[in-house]
Amino acid sequence: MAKQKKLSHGQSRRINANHQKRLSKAKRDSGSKDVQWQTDNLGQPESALVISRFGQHADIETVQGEVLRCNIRRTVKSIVTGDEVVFRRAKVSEGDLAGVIEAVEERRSQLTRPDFYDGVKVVAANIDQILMVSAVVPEFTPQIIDRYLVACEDMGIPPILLLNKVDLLDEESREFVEDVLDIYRELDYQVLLVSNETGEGIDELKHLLIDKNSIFVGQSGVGKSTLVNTVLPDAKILTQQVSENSGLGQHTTTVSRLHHLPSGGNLIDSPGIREFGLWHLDPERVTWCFREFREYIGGCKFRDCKHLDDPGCILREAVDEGKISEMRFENYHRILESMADGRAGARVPRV
Ligand SMILES: Nc1nc2c(ncn2[C@@H]2O[C@H](COP(=O)(O)OP(=O)(O)OP(=O)(O)O)[C@@H](O)[C@H]2O)c(=O)[nH]1
Ligand SMILES: [Mg+2]
Ligand SMILES: [Zn+2]
Repeated sequence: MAKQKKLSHGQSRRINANHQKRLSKAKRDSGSKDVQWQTDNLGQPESALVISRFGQHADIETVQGEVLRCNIRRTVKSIVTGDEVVFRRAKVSEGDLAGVIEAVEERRSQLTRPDFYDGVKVVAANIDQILMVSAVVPEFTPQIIDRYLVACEDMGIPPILLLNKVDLLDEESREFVEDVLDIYRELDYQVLLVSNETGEGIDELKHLLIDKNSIFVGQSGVGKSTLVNTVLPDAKILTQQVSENSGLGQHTTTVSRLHHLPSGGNLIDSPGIREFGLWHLDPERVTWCFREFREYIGGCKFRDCKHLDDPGCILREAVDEGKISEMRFENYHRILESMADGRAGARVPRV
């Protein structure tokens, strides 16, 4: 389980205030949509898988393979894509609602990220591996990769680094990118270069997905949905042109959605996020989340070593001796700095 830092007074106050605002908005909005199911209109409890969640509704897939839209009992706290649920089918449906979800099975794993409204928010459930998609356009950014890796290490879900759009690399930039990716390969992270244009890496990608529950995460416009369409041509998900001005995508995908793979397993496409906020972690946890730092933890001369210019810092020594990558060490300090001045939280997007 993720070790979570207590929120500061200010953070809790902000979260509570935002939460109250959202609750009252939800109450206003739901007035007309609130369905009061009559017990004699509901069948026996059945199992289903959540394909997608929208507000108080969710699309679920039954054991028979039908996809039904249901509403969610207010007693059910959290439902996300990938959840296994118990629902009851209505004999007479209410508009497009075919039944009601009454309970959620215990999750094997959950993908979470901090959110200014809800504290730590669950994004998807029962995930075996996170495919962190980044792209060489608008730029190749190991800083963001390291932030994602910290989040994955904290959640205890294995990550795979997917670098997309490699068709756009010339020989020189490809060499640079490969050198940087070697740092991650040496740390035993799985790395794959892919392109929807040339098909490079797609067979390997398909192989990695077999019989697993996988999710694509990454910034908007890196090509997550395009990759789903390449792996699963029948999915026909909407994708968008990268904006000519900023080079950034435009948040084409708005809700997470689960797709079945013909080879077995499921693939979830998720909306783009700028980065995973890390402000819910304490600095010691961030240090632990850099996996190559772990063996050195506790070895510095001073217990409260900041691993900067502190005398007797064995992390710094390991960097000087080439045992830890300088780039990773710099990114580690950037993360800590952004947490100290509040930027780590301020950059949590409200997708
Ligand atoms: N050159 C090149 N362009 C690609 C590749 N993959 C995707 N694109 C383009 O990148 C743009 C964004 O792709 P999307 O799949 O919509 O990106 P996304 O990550 O799903 O974005 P959000 O849904 O907003 O999070 C589209 O114009 C794609 O055509 C690739 O391998 N090479
Ligand atoms: Mg998308
Ligand atoms: Zn130190």
